[in-house]
Amino acid sequence: MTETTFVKPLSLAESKKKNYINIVKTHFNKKFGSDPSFYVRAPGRVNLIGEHIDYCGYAVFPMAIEQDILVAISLNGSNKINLTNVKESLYPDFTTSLDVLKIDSLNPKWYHYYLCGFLGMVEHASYDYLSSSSGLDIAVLGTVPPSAGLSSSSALVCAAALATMHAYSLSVSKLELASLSSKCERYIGTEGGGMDHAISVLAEPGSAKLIEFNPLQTTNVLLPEGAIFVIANSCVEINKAATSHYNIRVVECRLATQILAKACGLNVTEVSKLKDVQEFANIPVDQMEKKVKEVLHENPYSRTEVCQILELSDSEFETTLLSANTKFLQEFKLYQRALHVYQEASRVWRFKEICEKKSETSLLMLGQLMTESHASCRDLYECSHPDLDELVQLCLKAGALGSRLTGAGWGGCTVSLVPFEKVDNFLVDLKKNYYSKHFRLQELLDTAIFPTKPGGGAVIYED
Ligand code: A2G
Repeated sequence: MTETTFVKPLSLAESKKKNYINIVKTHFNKKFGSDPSFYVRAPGRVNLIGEHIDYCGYAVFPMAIEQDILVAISLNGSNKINLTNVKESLYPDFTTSLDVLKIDSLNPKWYHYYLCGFLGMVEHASYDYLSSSSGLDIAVLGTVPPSAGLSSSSALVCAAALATMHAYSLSVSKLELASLSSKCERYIGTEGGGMDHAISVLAEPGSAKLIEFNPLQTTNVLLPEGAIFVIANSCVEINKAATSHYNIRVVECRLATQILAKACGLNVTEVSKLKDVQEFANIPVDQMEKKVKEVLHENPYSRTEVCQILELSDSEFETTLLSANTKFLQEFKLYQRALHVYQEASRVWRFKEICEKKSETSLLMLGQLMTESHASCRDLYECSHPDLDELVQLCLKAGALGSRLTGAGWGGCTVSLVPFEKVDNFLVDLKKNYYSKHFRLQELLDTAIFPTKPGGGAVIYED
């Protein structure tokens, strides 16, 4: 049974978590001269399969990891939010008055993600925080590797939203928290999907989750025995919000949606995602490949051509279909992006079925789907990076049954399915073949590769 409450007694936290809680408590005390009222944790995630399809409406298959964001918090009776981070040399302190809260999407800093969660919660609950006359003192400790595709920023947004809810005695269900956190992270400027927040809030220990959208619903799926998922960081840092890569893909999917919808004779105003086209046209997802090949051409579309097909002027095109950081775009690869989305969506369902059926070849088949997914991200969606491609190849050579980039891509981590008996050699090989070649990465080794198992979702700890 899914638990509906977030609150757990602090005494029930595992001992490793208690150590981290003590660290954040000591930091809070040093900065604010008192103990926090309560703590919140929200985990990062690894996506096992289903990349760049959540914002197209399709189901994804992530699990929560042990690494998380911990927040210690108290009302402070002032009209200020005071934010401090245990790693203060990397993430400097920040203070703002409640009446001038601003999220800078042009130059996002760590605390802007916190403010996204704060604002998202109070707006969702229609809570007048200005007349509550109490600001907040907040200390943050993150153990999710940053800019690594493991969703450290969404974990911070979820933790902030949950901490705000509890501090102001608001009441929001788990599903609502997941949805509102995903909406409010968009204040930062990326037009993300809902996967990261859904798993951070709704994860349950021991299971990966199939996450479906519109409406948001999740299904626990037990992973087959005999192998483990190992995360390896390419150490190429990515910051989605600081580049337009991510939003460009969102725009390309939006344009492909409109052109496919028009070709299928659908009402384009009712169709906003690639999944809508498939559903309204009543075509099984595994047959959408044929439709894409029939309607779209492989050469990139020029902006003029898209405007002509959609019967829009350039300025209508810009205001209705482009986002703030993609207005400069002139060319769009629609065929490749749509093909990736429909094929990846099918792979997710096959992955789930294989996990549930459990046969002697399950692990091999899961591995194969993961490697196919990586090839599609590399070749069709073009969201990989040469170092990630090299790392995937080395993971396969070191004994993984399958390996792929995880998260948005353009850097960050790979996830590999490794048989239990090969894990030790796998780690040794990777250290030798990837990490020792990149001398600068030696210092990161301890946190760069780690086996992982499905962890639990967001929690409030109280004494
Ligand atoms: O890339 C990021 O993690 C997105 N998250 C997530 O929604 C998904 O699209 C993923 C690629 O599969 C955010 O934008 C917060």
